[in-house]
Amino acid sequence: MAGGPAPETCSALAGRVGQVEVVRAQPFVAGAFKPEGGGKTWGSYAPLPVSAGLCRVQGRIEGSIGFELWLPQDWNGRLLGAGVGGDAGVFNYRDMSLRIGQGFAVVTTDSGHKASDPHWMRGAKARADYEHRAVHLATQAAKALVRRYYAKPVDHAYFMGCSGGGRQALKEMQLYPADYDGVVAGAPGPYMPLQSVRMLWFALEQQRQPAAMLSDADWALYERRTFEACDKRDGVKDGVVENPLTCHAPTANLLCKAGQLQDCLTAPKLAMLDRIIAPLRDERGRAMDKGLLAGVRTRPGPPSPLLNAMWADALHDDPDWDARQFARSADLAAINAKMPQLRADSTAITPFLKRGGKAILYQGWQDPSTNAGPTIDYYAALARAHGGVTRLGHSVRLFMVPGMYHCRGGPGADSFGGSGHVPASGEAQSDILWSLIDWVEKTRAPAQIIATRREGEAVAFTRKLCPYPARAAYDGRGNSRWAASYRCVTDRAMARRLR
Ligand SMILES: [Ca+2]
Repeated sequence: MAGGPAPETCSALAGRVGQVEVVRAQPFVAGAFKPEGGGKTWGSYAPLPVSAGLCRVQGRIEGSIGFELWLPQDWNGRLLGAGVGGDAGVFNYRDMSLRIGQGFAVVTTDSGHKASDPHWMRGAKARADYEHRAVHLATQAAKALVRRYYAKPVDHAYFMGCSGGGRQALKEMQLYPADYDGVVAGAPGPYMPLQSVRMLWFALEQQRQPAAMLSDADWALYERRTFEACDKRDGVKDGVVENPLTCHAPTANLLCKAGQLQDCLTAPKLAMLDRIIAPLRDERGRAMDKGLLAGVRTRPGPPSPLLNAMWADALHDDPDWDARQFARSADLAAINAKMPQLRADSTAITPFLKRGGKAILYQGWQDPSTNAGPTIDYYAALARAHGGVTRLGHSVRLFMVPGMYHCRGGPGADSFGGSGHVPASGEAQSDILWSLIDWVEKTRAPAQIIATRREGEAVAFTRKLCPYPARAAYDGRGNSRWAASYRCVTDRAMARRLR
């Protein structure tokens, strides 16, 4: 096609188009990348060394939504959106630096505020941008800039994130089905308001009863004993429970015997543990959720800053809000009214499916922050709304990760190309992003994904991750360390939870 637009130079991208202002656009030569603000600002999103030359675009939208776009010299024709978790306010330099060498143009947004502003949730625009607007607007801006820089449009666009970044992936699928051809949603917390009520409630309960306050060591004891009871049931004693749904280890034997001071819980602590892992009850005793799966730890100590901000700043607009006024059901209703798009549990994804969109969800069974149960329940709701799990599986799959905590970590095999996983193999069989790309571009649905457990540089073991409701089953013959000795089989208890 003759007469098309010519590619623009990197620096020519600077300037303003509508509400999108490119503040700076500069070439960056491969090597160590040191963003403004230093490592502390970026935490787990801090960059790794960059292996490709790129054009670095720094911009803002509507004056307040920060975004950054990296345009590699050797572009693979794809755009990757890199999500940010927690209460955002930073850029996901980790996934950008991991994926730029694979040829993606990568975009990330702070979701409309800076981490340095602790009370950003008081602003209605900042809240809406955080809930859903910022990622969408940054995606649109990125697509337009890609088109100018390379003089051709994006071939395919993908989004990947974990935790709040996984929730961003779900929001894109639900609200903006044309933005991405495929999304990877890790530990997405689809019912974040309810999850937040649960976490705030048990943190406050423990503050009210200091003698029943559970420490990290108490939770570790509970986890260890539960795993000891259930570990071998999947045929392999490896410290990992393949399917916690079938693990029912009584907590009563954690109670300290007379004179016992270690490796046990006092009666008040045991009662607190039992309350926390049971379904959350509202003020009239009705269950608000299904409780925690066996062996799942929770965050010890006082409520996290994000929880406090949600209530003090977003809901009550009062930084001195007294948490003793917290009421489970009333405050859940109130936060859902105040931040209606914070939840990401809509099953109305037909526009995304009709476009041929694909989604992969992944979730650590042992996640203490965004618990596994709600992610399974959302997947079950999607299956019910879209003709059952087999039919849904043509477009959306959920991979549960045994023994994984929040996005990574824990006793299981926790490295499979998810958000922040280092290294990212770039091969569909062991890199969840590339398995999504194969699904979208080559119609090869992911039947399994190999996850690796690393101890330092060494590979300790590998495992197969399987599409829900399947789990990995040991064949009883091969070396139990390696994924080749496992196959994916449908698990009846997991299938039951879909109903
Ligand atoms: Ca096991």
